[in-house]
Amino acid sequence: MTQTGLELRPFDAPAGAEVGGVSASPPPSEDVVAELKRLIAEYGCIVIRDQHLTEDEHVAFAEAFGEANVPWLNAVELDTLARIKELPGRPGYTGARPGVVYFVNGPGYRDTPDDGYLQGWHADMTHLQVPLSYAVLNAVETPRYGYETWLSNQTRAYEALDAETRARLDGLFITHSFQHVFPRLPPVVHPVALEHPLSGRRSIYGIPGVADACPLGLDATEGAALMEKLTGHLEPGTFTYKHTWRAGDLMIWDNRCVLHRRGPQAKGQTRILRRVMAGDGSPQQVRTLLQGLPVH
Ligand SMILES: O=C(O)CCC(=O)C(=O)O
Ligand SMILES: [Fe+2]
Repeated sequence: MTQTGLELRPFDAPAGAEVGGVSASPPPSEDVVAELKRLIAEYGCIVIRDQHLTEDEHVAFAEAFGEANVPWLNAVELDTLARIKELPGRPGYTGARPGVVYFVNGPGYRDTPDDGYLQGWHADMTHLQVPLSYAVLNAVETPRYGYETWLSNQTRAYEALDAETRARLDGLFITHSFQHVFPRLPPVVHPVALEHPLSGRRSIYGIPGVADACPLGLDATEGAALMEKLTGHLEPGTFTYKHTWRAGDLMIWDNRCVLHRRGPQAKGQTRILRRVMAGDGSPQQVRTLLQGLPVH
């Protein structure tokens, strides 16, 4: 039992914990949210079971964690996520709420074996200057098997590096450019190892998405070797937790310290997840990041 009465059950895995003693609607008090945020920073993600939320309840819960429809999120969302917002004829789906996105797989919907981006390791929206804090997902309908979501604990990945490499990463920056996908968005610069404002711990931040880029100040050979080191742990899955969805699961991950990806396609199975994101940058943090400096 934690300070605010939460029941914490860490998964037997490098990331993730189930949290009981709390429900999402109405949204928990500020104290409880603060404690949940600490747990999410520590475990990378948490799961609260049996939360069958409406869109409005889902958004209200996400808003307790930060601004759920932040303008810098919507600008991109309109470009990218419109294509996966289609869920015609489903009860409870309005399609009208900005910030609410459905990920749908299965017969009769979009089966997406070829959705290469979601099946590769990534952090969401690292092309934004302010790292997105939280993704809040509610499992509306779950498959009998398959369509897991995988998470990789990038704090552990950073801390497992040798001391020399860690020292090299501190103060190292890399450009995240996604102009090939979003021509209107300028490239941004992020620390290679992002310090988390709550835990003070560093994580390797969003590197697979820019693995072809070279950290600023390194030559191409050094850069390529470093990128290989920073992504090499992903395929063996050393820091990976694979989440099997149950209907009503409410998962919140901290996008600053885990990577995620969709597991393999499960042909013939249906899975519907609803996602709302929440940004949590304090004005000071936003200003600091805008200058391309690490958060202190
Ligand atoms: O479909 C999944 O399991 C992962 C979806 C994803 O990448 C996301 O929610 O940002
Ligand atoms: Fe994603």
